[in-house]
Amino acid sequence: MKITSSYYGNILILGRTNVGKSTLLNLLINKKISIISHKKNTTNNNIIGVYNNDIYQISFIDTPGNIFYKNKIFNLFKNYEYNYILFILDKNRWNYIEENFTKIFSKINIPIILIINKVDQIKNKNILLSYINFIQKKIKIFHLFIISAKYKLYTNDICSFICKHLPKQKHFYSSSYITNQTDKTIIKEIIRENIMKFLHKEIPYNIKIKVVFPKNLLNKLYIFLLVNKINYKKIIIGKNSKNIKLIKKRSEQNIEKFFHKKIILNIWIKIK
Ligand SMILES: Nc1nc2c(ncn2[C@@H]2O[C@H](COP(=O)(O)OP(=O)(O)OP(=O)(O)O)[C@@H](O)[C@H]2O)c(=O)[nH]1
Ligand SMILES: [Mg+2]
Repeated sequence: MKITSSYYGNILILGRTNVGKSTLLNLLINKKISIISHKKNTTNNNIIGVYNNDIYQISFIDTPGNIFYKNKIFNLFKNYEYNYILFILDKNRWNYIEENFTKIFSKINIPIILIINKVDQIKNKNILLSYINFIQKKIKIFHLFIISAKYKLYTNDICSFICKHLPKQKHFYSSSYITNQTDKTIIKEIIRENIMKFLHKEIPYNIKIKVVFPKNLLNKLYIFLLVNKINYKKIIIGKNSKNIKLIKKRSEQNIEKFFHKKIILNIWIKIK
């Protein structure tokens, strides 16, 4: 009998809000488990997404962009050990936020895989040379990828590169494990993504979502959107119920795609 070795590693995904961390995670594990939005601070929890094949298993940890808020970044290093950090940059953007990340990197001894994302938006690619030169003076880079996560450009080799550099050790999760998100959280996050898509300004940040699974009604879910202003309720509903209908329809479609079963959402808006 042929005995094959197994390889496993934890990879932490870091970068400012909106750089495309969640977009990349979903792409790498080939499943949409982390919501995406053009608005700031979309991800608000650490989300584990697992890449699996027979020999290699990678646990990616997607993080909120506002990780320095309340020093959340330090908790990240309390419970886990990481083999690599995927540090994501938005084109050639660099300011105090990236500086703060480099300060953290100088204190920990974890190899950094640098990802320059959104390359589709860079017209003159020559600017990248001086940018990379600049970054090399700040961070010791283990490897560099220049990609577009949204348009899947130059992203094919990321997982295979990581696999080649994983330590030989047992897989931590079963081969069918995809994420640490519960079904309820995934449903909540899908609704939140659509709320962020169809409602503007501060509204999405002021809605609490509660999901209730009624007993014996397998394909029906009650969703409560809790808001603290009557005005918000009106905006969520929209003219001729346009907004709420869109949120309901798209959320049902996305939930159905994720769980491969038909779901009906019964949405109620309540003033707290
Ligand atoms: N043009 C372009 N847009 C991208 C690319 N990758 C991601 N985006 C867009 O950037 C926005 C932010 O993407 P997210 O994946 O939600 O960013 P994030 O880093 O997870 O943001 P937070 O969760 O707030 O920290 C979305 O509108 C994405 O569609 C890319 O390669 N090119
Ligand atoms: Mg995110």
